[in-house]
Amino acid sequence: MAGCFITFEGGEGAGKSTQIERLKARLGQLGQSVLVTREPGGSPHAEEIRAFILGGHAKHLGPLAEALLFAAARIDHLDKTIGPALRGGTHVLCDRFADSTRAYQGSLGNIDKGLIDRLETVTLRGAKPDLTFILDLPAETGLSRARARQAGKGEGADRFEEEDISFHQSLRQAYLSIARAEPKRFVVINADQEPDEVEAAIWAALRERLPQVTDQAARPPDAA
Ligand code: T5A
Repeated sequence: MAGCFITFEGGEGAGKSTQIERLKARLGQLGQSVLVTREPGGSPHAEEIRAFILGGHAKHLGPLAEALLFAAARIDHLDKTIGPALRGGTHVLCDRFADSTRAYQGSLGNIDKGLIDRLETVTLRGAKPDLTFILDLPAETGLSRARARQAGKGEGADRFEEEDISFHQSLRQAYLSIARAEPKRFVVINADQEPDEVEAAIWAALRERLPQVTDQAARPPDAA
């Protein structure tokens, strides 16, 4: 049986990586095969494109060119990493995917929605996520979390983190609008709470939406 494809979206510092690692651990305890990956990146060539974009080298080309570069990275990521894992029955947890292009380049970069739709169609070739979590919180909170983490590692802001606060506030609204347009695929999670509470909300939604991923948790421990 094919694995499930679950993506995590949201603004900067929303807690996606934190929650993906928690979910991976929880599913691993149930004996589920899980692959964690990220965008941009997730395959050697896509990681090269990641370094180019997040280093700010494509910024002067404009949002459409950046969207095309994200799409090029996504094609390699799907072909080399995500597709083989899903076909082998492994569940894939992906930190950002095509909805990031829709929000950052589409909504914030003012690219026509029809063009983003067509780009998504040719890039994904049917590989839509089964479920997408949007970790929602005030932009100020997410940015301050991201900056605190970077300060701890001695890193600076990347290409998108250095955009002004109004960019990040609009980004939050863009994600909520994207979620409203496709309620069957999206779950909006309040990420402005303790990590344990966010984890519990994600788990509850996963059990409801994709019980085939979590159903071992519903069995009594001695019924393995
Ligand atoms: N992009 C990407 C596009 O523009 N278009 C695209 O198509 C794609 C795919 C990627 C950038 O590229 C853009 C979007 C991004 O700007 P990235 O480095 O991968 O860059 O950045 P992010 O995905 O934003 O990842 P971050 O690491 O910044 O955020 P996370 O993963 O959401 O947050 P996380 O888990 O690392 O947590 C951040 C800090 O907060 C703490 C953590 O311990 C950590 O220190 N934290 C919490 N603190 C308090 N309460 C909680 N509930 C917390 N949860 C985590």
